[in-house]
Amino acid sequence: MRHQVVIIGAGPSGLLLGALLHQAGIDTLILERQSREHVLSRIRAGVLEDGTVGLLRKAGVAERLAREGLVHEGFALNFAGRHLRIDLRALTGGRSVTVYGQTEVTRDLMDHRAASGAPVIFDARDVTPHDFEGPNPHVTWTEDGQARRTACDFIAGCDGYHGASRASVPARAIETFERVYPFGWLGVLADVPPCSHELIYAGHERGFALCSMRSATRSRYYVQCRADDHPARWTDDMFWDELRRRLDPVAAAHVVTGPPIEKSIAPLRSFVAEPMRFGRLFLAGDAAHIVPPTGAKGLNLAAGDVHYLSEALVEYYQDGSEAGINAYSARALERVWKAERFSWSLTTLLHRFDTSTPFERRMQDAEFALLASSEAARRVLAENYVGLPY
Ligand code: FAS
Ligand code: PHB
Repeated sequence: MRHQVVIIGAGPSGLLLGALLHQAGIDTLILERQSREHVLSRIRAGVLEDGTVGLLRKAGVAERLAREGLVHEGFALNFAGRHLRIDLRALTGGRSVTVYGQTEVTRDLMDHRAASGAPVIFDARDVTPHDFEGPNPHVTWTEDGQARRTACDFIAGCDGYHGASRASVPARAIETFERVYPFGWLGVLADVPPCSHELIYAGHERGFALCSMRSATRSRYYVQCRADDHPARWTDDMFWDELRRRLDPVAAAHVVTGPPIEKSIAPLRSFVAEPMRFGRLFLAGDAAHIVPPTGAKGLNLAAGDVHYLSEALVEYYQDGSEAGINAYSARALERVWKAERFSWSLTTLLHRFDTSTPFERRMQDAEFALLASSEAARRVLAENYVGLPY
């Protein structure tokens, strides 16, 4: 068996890369460890940059997104009882973000892949990239108990933070950078109307809270919790009460409560692996980097990597040029590190750190006061939130 590009992982990175390469006539195989249902059961990101929307449109996977996605032209910061709206449209010359759940993006991409007839193997166990430092890489896996193997030209490691791709790179060839935050986010998805028509990021002395949504009838809320916390420790009433304590009174009064359809805790970390290319193996998305979800960058950074990698591989197959694949890692990492800075800065501003000194708490106050008083500061935030250019 042989494929031009083997993609490991059928999350947003792998599926979007597969769609763009297939569209260019490049033969791909996607290998996914979990079942289709398991991948779709994950509740994750909710905000798409306009660049991500553009890539999905280019891939021919944006029809439902155009119908059901909610265009947002601003969001609010609550901080120490003050309410500050960040007017994305005014601050970025007309740009916006789209609220549309990652689960739906993944579903649309999976349906598109199935309709295209391009192969994707779910429940592929022990997927392992081989010989990617040389000219003849191959990938092995187990499928229904049978050992399988395919030769290929390139391998795209789109298998997330815990995947096999980055783990297959020799320690001498990779450098990692990491910050683990001393807290997590307890997230609740509920079929109740959102408390506000725009997202609200709240920095409160009790901790961070975020009011987001999936539609006019489905809300997504988060509260900062201990890193070692567990969802079972929170009754529904405890969650709703804590959320309202951390919001301004107007927003709190508009919170409609209801039974969660999903409740989970996500750890927060900043992580980058350098480089993102090892011979004929490329890392993309969470396989290469993780951001705290505060800046809504995780999924969107993955899309940025896919933009660079898909263009590089199409150039290789269509023009025989290796310029794009040789430039991939440096180009992707420049944008990754800017998003890491943005996500780290917003997390530092809005979360309560038990170890904060009085000086550090004053720095949080001063950071918010600068945003409230400086259009230039708000513009920098807005430009990062809608997405830096590719
Ligand atoms: P993914 O992790 O989504 O996909 C990787 C895929 O590879 C998975 O399907 C996995 O099963 C598969 N895989 C792993 N190992 C494999 C192997 N050995 N062989 C084959 N397949 C393998 N981002 C936001 O912007 N906002 C959020 O609120 C947010 N919340 C998050 C909550 C959680 C719990 C997590 C983990 C992440 C969250 N993120 C959020 C970030 C998230 O959206 C990622 O950025 C996004 O899923 C990245 O997509 P992928 O790179 O495709 O990685
Ligand atoms: C979400 O809707 O899940 C969401 C939105 C914005 C974020 C993080 C998560 O910054």
